[in-house]
Amino acid sequence: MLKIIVLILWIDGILSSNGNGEKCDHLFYKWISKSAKNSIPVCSRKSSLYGNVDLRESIKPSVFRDLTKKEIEGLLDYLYNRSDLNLTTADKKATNSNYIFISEVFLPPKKHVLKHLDTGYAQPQREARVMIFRGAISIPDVIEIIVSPLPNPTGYRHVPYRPKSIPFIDRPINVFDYNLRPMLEKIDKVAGKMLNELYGGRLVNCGDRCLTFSLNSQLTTPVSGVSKRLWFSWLYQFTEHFLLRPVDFAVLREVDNNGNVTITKIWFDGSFFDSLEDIVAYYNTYKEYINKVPFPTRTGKNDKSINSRGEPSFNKPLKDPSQVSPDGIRYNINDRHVSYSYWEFDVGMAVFYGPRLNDIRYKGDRIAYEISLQELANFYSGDKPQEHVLFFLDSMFKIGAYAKYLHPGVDCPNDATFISSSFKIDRKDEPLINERAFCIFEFNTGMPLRRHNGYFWNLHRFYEGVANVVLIVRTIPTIGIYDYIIDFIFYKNGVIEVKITPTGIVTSSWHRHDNPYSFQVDKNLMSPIHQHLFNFKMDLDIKGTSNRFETIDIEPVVVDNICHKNPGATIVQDRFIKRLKHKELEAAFKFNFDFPKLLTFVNNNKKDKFGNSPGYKLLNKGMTKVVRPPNDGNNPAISWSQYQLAVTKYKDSEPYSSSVYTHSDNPVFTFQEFIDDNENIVDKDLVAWVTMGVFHVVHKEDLPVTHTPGLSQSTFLTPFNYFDESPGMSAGNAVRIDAVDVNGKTKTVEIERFGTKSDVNCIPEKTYYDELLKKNPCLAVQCL
Ligand SMILES: *[C@@H]1O[C@H](CO)[C@@H](O)[C@H](O)[C@H]1NC(C)=O
Ligand SMILES: *[C@@H]1O[C@H](CO)[C@@H](O)[C@H](O)[C@H]1NC(C)=O
Ligand SMILES: *[C@@H]1O[C@H](CO)[C@@H](O)[C@H](O)[C@H]1NC(C)=O
Ligand SMILES: [Cu+2]
Repeated sequence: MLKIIVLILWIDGILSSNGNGEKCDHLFYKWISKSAKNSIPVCSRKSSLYGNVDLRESIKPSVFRDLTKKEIEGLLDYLYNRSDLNLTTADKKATNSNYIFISEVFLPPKKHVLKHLDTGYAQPQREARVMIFRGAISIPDVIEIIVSPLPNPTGYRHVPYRPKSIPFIDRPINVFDYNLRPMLEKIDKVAGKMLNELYGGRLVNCGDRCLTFSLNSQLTTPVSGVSKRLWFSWLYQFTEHFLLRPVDFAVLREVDNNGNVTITKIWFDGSFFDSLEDIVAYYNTYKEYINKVPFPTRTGKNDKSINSRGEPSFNKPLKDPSQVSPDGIRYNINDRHVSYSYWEFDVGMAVFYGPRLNDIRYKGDRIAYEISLQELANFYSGDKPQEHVLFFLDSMFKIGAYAKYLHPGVDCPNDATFISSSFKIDRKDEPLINERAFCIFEFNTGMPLRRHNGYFWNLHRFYEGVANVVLIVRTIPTIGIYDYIIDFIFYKNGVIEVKITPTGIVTSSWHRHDNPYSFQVDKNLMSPIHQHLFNFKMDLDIKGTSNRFETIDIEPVVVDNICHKNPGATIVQDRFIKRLKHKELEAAFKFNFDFPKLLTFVNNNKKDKFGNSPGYKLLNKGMTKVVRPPNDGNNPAISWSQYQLAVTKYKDSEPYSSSVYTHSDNPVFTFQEFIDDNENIVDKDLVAWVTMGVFHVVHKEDLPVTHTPGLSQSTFLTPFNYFDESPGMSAGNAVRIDAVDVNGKTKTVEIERFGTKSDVNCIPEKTYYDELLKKNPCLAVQCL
């Protein structure tokens, strides 16, 4: 198989006649004549059953679909016509105007959706959720409304279960929190000369030697104790790799309700000052003792830029292997509905929270109503005050809006299908369509899905195996410096894997002296220890919505050992006991190595002939423990992270685990409240909230960019007494080889391939990705 792939890559290289093809021509023709073919066909399979990909928005979007372009346009028309909303357009918006912050699809109550999907009721109306900042009213606030029906709305109402009005000071992070220009001018005016002498750059009119506040982290109300919008802004020498060029200067600034910025405190040379004037006076006194850091130049050998460098691993450029799909694409996509082998589901992207799959079915049976990302969090610790409080909840930056630019051949295989997301955000009054928000592809993992070699002499000599080919839905939000590769992986045997892998640039800060929060990783450079935390919602529906959560507890038990020569001898065994969790607080799971258990969701109303109930097992292979106290600092904002798994009763009022208001006095809701009401969860519609994560102690090899191996975290959902045997037995494409004996001697074998042949006799379609990108640069880079 590998040989064939390599050969195909050669051919591809030659056909593309990129200049160095000639040398190989000879080889190529030799191979062609050997294979007795004049031309090798492009891999494809003409069929109405497979490979039908139609990504156009349907005239009748499904119940789960993100807002279509048409719907967003209709929505905006409607909203801008409502004089009572007095909305200012995106290009004219100001803190003291009313403007649309975000808008996305509002999913109907689950029971209405199920009625529609399962009993043929009419589809509920399409509706949009709209968050509006009202800076122009006498007491400014934030409102969240539902506008319907799309695409031609006639009215709106408040989002249910949420306050009708949220104090303006609590508004989510927005562009006016970063309006730094006036502050830069002020700092440059007072301290520009000093900063130039120290760090070789200015803050304004700086040409290619700019100093900039590129890291802005919120000092939240729970941490500061004051109800203000406070930010630490850290100064960096601005180069392409600016994140790795911090200097020992930061400001604490306040953004008021008019959007004005005032500097509250300034960090410089290891301590806080009250004013810029104080700093300049200090500098003039202690000049010769203060560290000077020359502005980095691109010619520097060790500049920490993200450019391939060094001695390559092959001394001649050689193409990487890549996969061939001999029968072309084998999945179907209709608008945002994906079907593949036994699987089908809908794909969507929430503005704040990111990827969401709905109505996930295997062999026609719904396994999950929803599996979605809820939060990407980062909690830092360090030796400076601004590091003590450094944390990010990426939902506040709109994870969904930053999932884009997937690159074929690296981020996804060349033959992947790219899917767009669509919503409206504050930046523009038109639909934000991120073309390459998702990719979908089949993937040969290079592992067997199963294999066995039977070798018991004349009774039983055979080989049987099937390759593990999966379908992957991938998205990669880049939130500032970090990229998160998020995969939903569908296996042929009914298993779903949800996997997340961080990569990207680490947060860097000024290294003053040895400290227990970071190694020194370069000159003047440290990168504080942090914990990545990821939360997913898994709304499982096992044979319906009446489910229970049972742990399978593994415990030692002492039994008689009658095999021993001594009468009365004992031996200790492992046994399991099913323990039903009755209430939400009981079901908030904290892993304990002393009490091993499996976590299962079962439908007790259904029994097989042995009395087993069908279930799915949830295996969190990305567990991490939060060792900071739950009520300290910003930890209440991530109360979900206290549990590797929490199970709650489904409620329309609890759609997300993470609130975009947690930086304030008034978080609107906390996850802890979902479980503190301690409802009965026996034979109810259950939702699993799964936390994965990893501590990141940054080391030199995380520079200039963190590589992925070893960082993946996964949770698996596995059928558990759901089927009578592995449903993977029907995956197809198995190989069975049986020995054939003649006169008591094995002469040959019988090979059964169940309809497919082993040889690949086609080449992948030629891709013109580079040409395509040159014409459509916005597919790959942020466009101006
Ligand atoms: C909005 O107002 C304009 C001008 O008054 C009108 O032409 C248009 O039909 C209105 N659109 C909607 C959606 O009400
Ligand atoms: C509408 O908003 C603008 C500012 O965007 C404000 O000047 C004006 O007074 C507001 N009108 C009403 C009726 O509130
Ligand atoms: C603060 O903002 C208001 C409204 O935008 C503006 O009129 C005022 O001049 C600003 N004040 C300062 C000190 O910049
Ligand atoms: Cu990290």
